[in-house]
Amino acid sequence: MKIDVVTIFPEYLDPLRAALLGRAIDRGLIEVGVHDLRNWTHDVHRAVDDAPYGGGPGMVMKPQIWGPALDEVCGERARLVVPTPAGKPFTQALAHEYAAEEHLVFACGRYEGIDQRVIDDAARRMPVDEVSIGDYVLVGGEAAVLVVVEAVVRLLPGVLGNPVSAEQDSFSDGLLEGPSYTRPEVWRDLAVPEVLRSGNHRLIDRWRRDRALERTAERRPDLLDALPEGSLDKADEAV
Ligand code: 6GU
Repeated sequence: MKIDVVTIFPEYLDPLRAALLGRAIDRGLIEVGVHDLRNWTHDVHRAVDDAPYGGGPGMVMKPQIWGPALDEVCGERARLVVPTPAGKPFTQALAHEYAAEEHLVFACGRYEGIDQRVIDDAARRMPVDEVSIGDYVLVGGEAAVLVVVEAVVRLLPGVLGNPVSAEQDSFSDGLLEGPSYTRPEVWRDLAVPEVLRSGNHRLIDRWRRDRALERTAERRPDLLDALPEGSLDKADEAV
C-alpha cells in the first residue's frame, strides 16, 4: 500500500516512520511519502491561506495551491482522505475499507479548512472522504492522519505479530473488549478472576462475552443499540 500525506508541517508526520509503522515500511508492506504543501507555492511568502469569502474569523487554504499538489500526488488510483472535525466518523469499518486500497492520500488542512472546491474537484476524479476522528476539535489534520494510518496499517496482512489479536479487537463483534489479566495471580491484594484460571474454555468464553456486554452497556450503550438484529443470544440477553 502507498500512503501519501500533504501538509504544511511535514515533521509532524515523523512518527509514521517509528515503531509498528516503521517496521511495516522496512519490510516493504507500506510505502510512505510526506509532502510539504509549500513546495507548490510560487510567491515569496509561500502563502497557503487567505481570508474567507463571507467574512468571519480564521483563514482558508487556497485552492490554487492544493489543486496542483493533489494532481501531482494522487495519480490514477488514489482514494483521498481529508481529515476535518466536520467529516463523517472514522470507524473500524472504514479502517477495513482503507486497508483494501492500493493508494491513500491524506490532505491535511489547518486554519478553518481547505477551500471546498478542492474537495469537490478531486471528487470528480477519485473517491474522497472527509473524516473526523471524534467529537472534539484539533488544530489541524496531522494528528488525525497518525490515528487513521495506525488503525489501517495494523490490519494489513503481516503487520501484526499475531493476526488473531486483530480479529478479537474491540469493535470486531460490535462490542468493547472486556478486561485482561496476566501474572501474578494476586497483585496488591487484587486477585485474577477465578474462572480465567479454571481451564474451562467454554466458561471462559462465556465470562469474556459477559464482561464485554457489561462494559459496552456501561460505556457505549449506543453500540448495543447498533448491533445487527440477532447478534445477541439467550445467554447475552440475561447479562
Ligand atoms: Cl480529522 N481534524 C481536526 N482538525 N479536528 C478534528 C478531527 C480532524 N477529528 C476530530 N477533530
